Amino acid sequence: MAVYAIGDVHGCLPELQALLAQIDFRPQRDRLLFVGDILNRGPDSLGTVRFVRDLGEGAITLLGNHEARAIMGMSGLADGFFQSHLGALAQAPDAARILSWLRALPLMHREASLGVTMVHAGLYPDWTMADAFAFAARLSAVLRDDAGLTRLLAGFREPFPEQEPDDPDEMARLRFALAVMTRIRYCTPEGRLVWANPAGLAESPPDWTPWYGMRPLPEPEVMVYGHWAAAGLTIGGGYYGLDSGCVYGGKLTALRLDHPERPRFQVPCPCYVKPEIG
Ligand SMILES: [Mn+2]
Repeated sequence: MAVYAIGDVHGCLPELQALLAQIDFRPQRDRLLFVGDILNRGPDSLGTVRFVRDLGEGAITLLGNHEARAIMGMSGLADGFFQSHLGALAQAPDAARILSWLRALPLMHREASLGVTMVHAGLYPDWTMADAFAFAARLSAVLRDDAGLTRLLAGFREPFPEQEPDDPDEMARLRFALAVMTRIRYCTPEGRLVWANPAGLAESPPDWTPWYGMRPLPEPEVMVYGHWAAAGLTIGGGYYGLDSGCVYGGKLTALRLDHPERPRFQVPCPCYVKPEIG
């Protein structure tokens, strides 16, 4: 048995299948942990969602910002926000089943025997791990509930707060947690989150800190995340950033978690889209 974390697929289904062939993935034997953003931007969101969904219990997929976007669009909560790449999802004969599947995706995953925690983008500097899992569990409950989903996502849009809101409305706190877990990148020296997406680490102000720089991990804990394509494959301090920009002509990455050296496997990808905000 092998356990692999897989970076942001973004609808690049042939590349995902090539990567799984490279690692000789066997659904009856191995497990896959997707960091989220399996859909949008790339050419085959519908095929990728069906492929990953049909892996059943052999795969766990985290909710990324693009899954959140798809849920909003398919639930009628994203006027003028719904991207054309996702239209195929809404028009599919199994659209209702896909939406249910997306709403059930977890925000975080813990692989306790391996000391591995996963989240799509990252965690707020002030949160303990218990805080983060409590937010993740509450968000999952709300996303599965029709009234909760509407209350949560109807108001989910930028600008997001730069610091955790001290708001009596639980939905405001949950929206912030959802934004953090699916979109966080940088913090300023004053502890404010930067929601803009600079082109790359080299072009950001030198005093900005990536979120993981604010959260030293006790050894031998490991955190795996995705989302930050501009940073590319980023490894250090127990953190593994796996978005190696497949949809931008980079690579799709698998990280074997149950091996002491945590070997990486990659396939090159054609450039489907230009980098852009978001
Ligand atoms: Mn993302």
